Amino acid sequence: MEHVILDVDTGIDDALAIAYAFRSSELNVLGITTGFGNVSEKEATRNTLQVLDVLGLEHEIPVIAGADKPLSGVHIKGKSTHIHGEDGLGNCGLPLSKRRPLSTEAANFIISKVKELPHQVTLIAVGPQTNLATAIKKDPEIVNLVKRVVVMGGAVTVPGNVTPNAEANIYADPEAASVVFESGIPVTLVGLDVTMQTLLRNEVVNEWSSVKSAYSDFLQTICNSYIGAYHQFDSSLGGCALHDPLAVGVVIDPSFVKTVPMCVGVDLGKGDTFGKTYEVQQGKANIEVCLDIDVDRFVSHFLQRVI
Ligand SMILES: [Ca+2]
Repeated sequence: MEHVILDVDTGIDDALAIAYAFRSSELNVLGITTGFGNVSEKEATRNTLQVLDVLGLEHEIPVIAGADKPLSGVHIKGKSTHIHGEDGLGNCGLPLSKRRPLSTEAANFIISKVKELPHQVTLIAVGPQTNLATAIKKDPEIVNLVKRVVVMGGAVTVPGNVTPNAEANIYADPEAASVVFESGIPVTLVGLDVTMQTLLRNEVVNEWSSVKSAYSDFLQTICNSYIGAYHQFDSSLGGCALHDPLAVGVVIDPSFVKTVPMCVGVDLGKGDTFGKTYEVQQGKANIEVCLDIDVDRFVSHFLQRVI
């Protein structure tokens, strides 16, 4: 079983990634660290606790609040309510959870778990990388102890989504992404290069209505909201992309994707290409970049596990 920490900014696809992880026996989720991104850090923590409730998990799952702003201290990107709804979960109306986050900070939790289980912890980061970068800055020794980081973020060979050049998780804190990429930790980048191919189709979600449970209702609500948001931008898509679940999928079964080692840089300048992930020609490869995906096999696996 793979020990993982999920680092999330819980919007809709984070919720799907959390469900996928907990319903996959290959993974042992040590805890969930939260931060700003799709929503504020406080909302991400609230949403994460609510998702654990709706998943029906009876045991305690450590949830640890983290960064409320990027390393620079200044928010560049706003919340993504136009994609994820006002509450970040498709305005699903879940009641507040009685679960509570741990009183420690996300970076401290990451450091302590990595030291407790050296070379065994995989971090699945599906929001801005601020918590991980903060952990690295606080205790640089961990770079030799983390097994691997799988980042949902970036767009190395394709256009961005928040700007023509930049993907949302990287754009929200490019400095943090740069710290992680240059840390020496083995990084796998699950970017828009592959995630935009992983469509969850409208007709598949409609089939779920035959299943009657609070969990199934929740999935339908958030996915219909997410598909609706995608439709606003591109009515030809007929579905929504499974960005964050693919990062979980790559840990469960690396053969879903093909990766290419590359030297990837992050544009920290203040121009139009701010937050862009790009291949540094003739640089030493620091990242395994996912460039190809077996879409049907991944989406089927995700659906079998989550529904
Ligand atoms: Ca996310």
